[in-house]
Amino acid sequence: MINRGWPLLLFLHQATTWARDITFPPLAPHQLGIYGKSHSQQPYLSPVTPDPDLLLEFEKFSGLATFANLPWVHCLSHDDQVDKYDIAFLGAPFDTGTTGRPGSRFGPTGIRAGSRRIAAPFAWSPYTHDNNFLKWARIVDCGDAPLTFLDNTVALQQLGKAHKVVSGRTANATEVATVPRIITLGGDHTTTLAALRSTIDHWGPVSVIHFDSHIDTWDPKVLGGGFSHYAGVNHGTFLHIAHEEGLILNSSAHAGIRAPASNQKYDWRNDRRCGFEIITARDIDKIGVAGIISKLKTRVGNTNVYISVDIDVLDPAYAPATGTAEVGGWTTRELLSILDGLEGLNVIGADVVEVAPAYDNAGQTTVLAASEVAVSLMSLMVETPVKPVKT
Ligand SMILES: [Mn+2]
Repeated sequence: MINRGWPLLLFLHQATTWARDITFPPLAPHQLGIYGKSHSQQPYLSPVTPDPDLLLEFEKFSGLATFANLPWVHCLSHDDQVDKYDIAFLGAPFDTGTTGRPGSRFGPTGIRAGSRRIAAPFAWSPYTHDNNFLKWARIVDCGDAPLTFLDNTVALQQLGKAHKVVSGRTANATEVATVPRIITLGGDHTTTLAALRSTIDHWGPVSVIHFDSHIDTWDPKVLGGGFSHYAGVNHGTFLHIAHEEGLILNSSAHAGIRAPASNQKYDWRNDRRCGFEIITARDIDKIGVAGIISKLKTRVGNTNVYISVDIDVLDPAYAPATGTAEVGGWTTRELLSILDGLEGLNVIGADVVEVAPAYDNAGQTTVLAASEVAVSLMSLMVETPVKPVKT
């Protein structure tokens, strides 16, 4: 007697399996191989051709580009189709809130291109002899949030929703930290507002450590808002708006400031009112890298911290590819030393923004710098797991 149920059951089983196995866009073998079921223990064997004579194993420059060759996860898909993660890179291709040269909508793509030499198996630090890619955290690249490039209001709402979805899932290593943390690859600086509108859900109001040559707390009445409310939400006003919305604490700090204000007193007073202390670019000549680190750590104490790095904090010699470049900035080494020196802070979210690759040089100076900045931000998150205020 033929059991007619079996073929159907087999078909259903296979259909379920196929649905779970669909990966689009197709991943390079190494992207599937590095982080399998137990990611740090996986051998780098190709799942496609396990041929010992001609291995198709991990190679940094093959496959589609993810940040630092991390596995790609479609973080905006349905729960049952998303592998768990603890730290997620999320691109924000948005540049219509910029007041200078546009082009940072290509920032996420550019930073990924700059990160192609970075990969988990070859990421042992010469300074700490540690490898933060291979510790407790499962770190992934979520690709970019789909953002309209024709309406800033809608795009920022889309980005905010993407942040809420990506940070709203249960983390992978729940015994360490329950809420996934996001590192945004920008995108102009307005994108930070969408991130902060999401971080408050889990972490409450946060101190912002804002690396930038500009204060970005401009009152919309001063910058753009004179034209329309719509124009008042831009990459120079987002921190003012974040303050007004109660998203940030009065223990925030700027680092690397050197751009002029639009008036003698109001902008600076307004900046203090928004909760910021200023560390100027030239302060490093007086107090050094250690002094900057100490000031920042003292300022934020043990509050939850969001670190936002506008790549224009670097001198244009080190980061020419940005929208509003200001000369007289820090070197890449100084910035990386300062970031790594912030170890121990409760970093709940971070970004590196204002990378506009069209203005980069043939040596990719800016995107190389932005990639390393992103790795340093990721390392701070791995070094210090943080418990959410709300769940
Ligand atoms: Mn900025």
